[in-house]
Amino acid sequence: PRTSDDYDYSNYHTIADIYAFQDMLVAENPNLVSKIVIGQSYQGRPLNVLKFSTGGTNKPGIWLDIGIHSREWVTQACGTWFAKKIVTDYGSDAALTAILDKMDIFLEIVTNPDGYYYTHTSNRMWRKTRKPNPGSSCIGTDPNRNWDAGFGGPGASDSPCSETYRGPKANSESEVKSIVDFVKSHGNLKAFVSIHSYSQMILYPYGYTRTPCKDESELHNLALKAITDLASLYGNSYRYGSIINTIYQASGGTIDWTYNQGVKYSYTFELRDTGRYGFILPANQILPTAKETWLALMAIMEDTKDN
Ligand code: ING
Ligand code: ZN
Repeated sequence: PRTSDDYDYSNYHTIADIYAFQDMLVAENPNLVSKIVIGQSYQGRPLNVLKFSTGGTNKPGIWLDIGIHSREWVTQACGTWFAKKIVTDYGSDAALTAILDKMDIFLEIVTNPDGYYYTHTSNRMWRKTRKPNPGSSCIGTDPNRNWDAGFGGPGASDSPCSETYRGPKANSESEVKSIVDFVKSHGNLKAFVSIHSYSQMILYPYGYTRTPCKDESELHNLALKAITDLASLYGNSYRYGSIINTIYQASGGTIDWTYNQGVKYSYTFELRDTGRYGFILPANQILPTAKETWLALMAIMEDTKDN
């Protein structure tokens, strides 16, 4: 494609395609979109974040990260659609316009680029990073067990061969550390949504402890609003609740760390489906998944704006 209008949002794409898409979107919308490179992957790929901003300095921010687990292909595909949706709706959709007039949106579409490349070239089911583990022939760390929130506790493995290997220490993966540095230096993020698949759930902290987070009732009510809006499009049903009560105990997860940093609206989404196709979701479900998920994201972004 030569423009973002020609991009095929209804199919899966390589990392090169997605990088090219990001540059097109920036070139076409220089007053709204910019690209921030927050770091490099282990193999040296750029960690690109699209910043959607109507100007101003250090406005409150909304963060969306997608694809920290590389095999969850519907998520990166939805991410490109979300990026296009934001530029299309700004100035024409009142709700999105109001959000962007008050807040900046940061969107990392391919949070684990080495893994994503590997899913296209070698192993479609690769989840982790691609950094070798000294003393082991197994590669990679689970970047959703590598954060400094209950790190090393139950619900993560200390074995490099495990799919939930926590890594040698918190933030050992540059794909994680780059976000940690960004969140700290920004200092004014109000919402942080981390997008995975599959299971059809909206989850809030905590995953590492049974102790309810202090905003549990507010996060619970907003999750209900988000899944209700999502279901209004195609009737697709989602579950919701804390990570530990809804999916399973997991330590070192992304949103437990962001919540503990003071980002109140910290959520993880698990997109389609509930297991029929799992990670290998047919491409004809990309657009419906993106469109229904967008309604849930809008619910969370609007509530963030108003609070
Ligand atoms: N599921 C998540 C996983 O990393 C999860 C579930 C969400 C754990 C949030 C911790 C925090 O195991 C998938 N599909 O990756
Ligand atoms: Zn995942």
